[in-house]
Amino acid sequence: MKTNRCVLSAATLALALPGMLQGAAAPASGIERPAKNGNKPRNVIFILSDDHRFDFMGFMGTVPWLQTPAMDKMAREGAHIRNAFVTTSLSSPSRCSILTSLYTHEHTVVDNQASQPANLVFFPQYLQQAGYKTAFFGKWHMGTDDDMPRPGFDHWEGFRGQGTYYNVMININGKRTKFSPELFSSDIITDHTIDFIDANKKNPFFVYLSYKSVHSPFDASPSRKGMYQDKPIVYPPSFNVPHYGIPQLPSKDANGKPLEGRGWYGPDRMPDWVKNQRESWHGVDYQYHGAKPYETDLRNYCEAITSMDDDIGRLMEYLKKEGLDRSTLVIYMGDNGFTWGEHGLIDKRTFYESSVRVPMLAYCPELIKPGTVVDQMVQNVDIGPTVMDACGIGKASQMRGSSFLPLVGGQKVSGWRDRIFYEYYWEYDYPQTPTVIGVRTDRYKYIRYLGVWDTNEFYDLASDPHETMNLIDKPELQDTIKAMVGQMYDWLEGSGGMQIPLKRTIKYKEGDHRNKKVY
Ligand SMILES: [Ca+2]
Repeated sequence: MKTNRCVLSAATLALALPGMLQGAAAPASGIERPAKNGNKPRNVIFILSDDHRFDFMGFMGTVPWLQTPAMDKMAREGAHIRNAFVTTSLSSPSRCSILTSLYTHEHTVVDNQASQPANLVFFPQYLQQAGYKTAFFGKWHMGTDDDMPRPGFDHWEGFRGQGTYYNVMININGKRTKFSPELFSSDIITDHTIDFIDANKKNPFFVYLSYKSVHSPFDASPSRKGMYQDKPIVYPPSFNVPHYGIPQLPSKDANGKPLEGRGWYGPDRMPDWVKNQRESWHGVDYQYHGAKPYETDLRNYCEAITSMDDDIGRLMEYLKKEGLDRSTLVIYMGDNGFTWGEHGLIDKRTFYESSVRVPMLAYCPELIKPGTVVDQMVQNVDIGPTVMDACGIGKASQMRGSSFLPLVGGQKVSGWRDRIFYEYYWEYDYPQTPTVIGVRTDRYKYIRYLGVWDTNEFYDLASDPHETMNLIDKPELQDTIKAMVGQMYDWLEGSGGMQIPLKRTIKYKEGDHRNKKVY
C-alpha cells in the first residue's frame, strides 16, 4: 500500500534518522536490574487511547450501532479484562502510573499541567536494559506541553501536549515535523509504528502506541466522518438524576427545622457539587460551554472510536501478514474512562464507574485462549509489570502493580487484589470537581470528597450498578462503610499518601467560566 501518507511518512522518517541516533534517549544507567523470570522474551505492543470509556466497544452492546471490528476480534480471539480501572481518572496522572507503576501521590504528576519529576523511572527503561528496541508514538502528555524524547525509548515520535487530529506535528527524535493538514493523526502514527516494526522485527521490540483519539474535540478520519450522525442516542439510566437544582439557603422543613440528609440532598442523596456541575463545562446542560449539543458530541466521539479501530485493525493485519501475530502480545487500554450523561455529567475525574473503568484487551494466541474473560480487578499500575513479565523480566522493586499475564493465561492466581483505591486531586483549570479519594470492592464503593461541604457516597454495585442510590446514611451499612474508610486510609498511610501533592499553577484558567483569565 502506497498512499500519500506513506510516501510522506517514509520521507520524514528518512530525514529524521540522523536525529534518531543523536536525539533519542540512551538507556539509563544506574537503574535497578530486575531479575529475569525465565519467560521467553516476546515482542509487545501497548496501545493506549485517550478518554475511551470501558463499554463503548461494539461487542459490549452499550451503543448498538457502534462498530469496532478490530477490538471485537481482539476480545473474541484474545482476552477481555472487563474490570479494568485507573487509579486516577485523568490523562497525565494515569499515564504516569502506567509508565512507573506508582500511585499518583507517589509520582506526583497530579494534574495535566504539572511538570514531570526528573527522578521517575519508566518501565521501558528496564526493557532497553534487557536488550529490547523500544519506540514511542503519539501522545505523551505528561509534564506540560514538552514533546521532547523521554527516557526509555530508542525511537521517539511525540505530540506536543494534547496533539491534534489534523494538521499534525510530531517531534521525531528531537526534530519537529509537520504533516500535510489533511492527514489524520492515528493513521500517521500507525503507519510509523508499522515502519518501526518492519525495521526491527528480527529483534525483540516494544512499541508504545499512544493515540490522540478519542479525546475532545472529537474528530474522525475522512472516511468515517458523519457515519453516525443519524443514529439514535442511548441515554444512561442516571442521565436525569440528580434532580436539577439545589435548595436555596436557608432551607427549612415544614416545621421550621433546618433540612439535613435526604431532606436537603433529595431522596437519592446526590452530592450538591454533582448537581452544580450539570450546568458547567463538564455537565450535560452546558458541556464545553455550549460548543456543541451533547448528542452531536456523543456521535462524534463514536466516529473517533471507529476511526481509531480502523488503525488498530490495520496494525493487527500487518502482524498477521508478517507472521508476528501469534507470538506478539498486544494490549489495548484507555488512559481513563469518560462519562456520557451519567449523573448529568460528561468527562472523567470522578470515581463513578463510567469515569474510573477503562477498556482493556489482550491478544497473543500463544498465551491467551480465544474468548478469555478476566473478572479480577486490574489497574493501570499493572501494565508495567505485565509487559516486563512478557519480556522475561521480573517487576522492579518500586512497582505497586502486578503482572496480569497469569490471569489472561487462564491460570488460577491466589492473593490477587480484592479492592482498588482511588485518588483525584482538585485541578486549578477545572475547579468544578473536588478532590476525591475512595475504595471499591467487587460489591461496594465508597467515595469521599475533600475540601467541599457536601455528602460522601456509598453504593451497592450489585443491586445498583448505575450508582443512583447513595446509601451513605443507611444504619445497617455503617460497619461496612467504616471498615472501608479504614482500609482507604491504611492504603494512603502505607504508601506515603497522607499529604496532598500541591503543584505550582502553569497556565491561566481555561474551564472556569466564572473566573476566566484571572490568577
Ligand atoms: Ca485521557
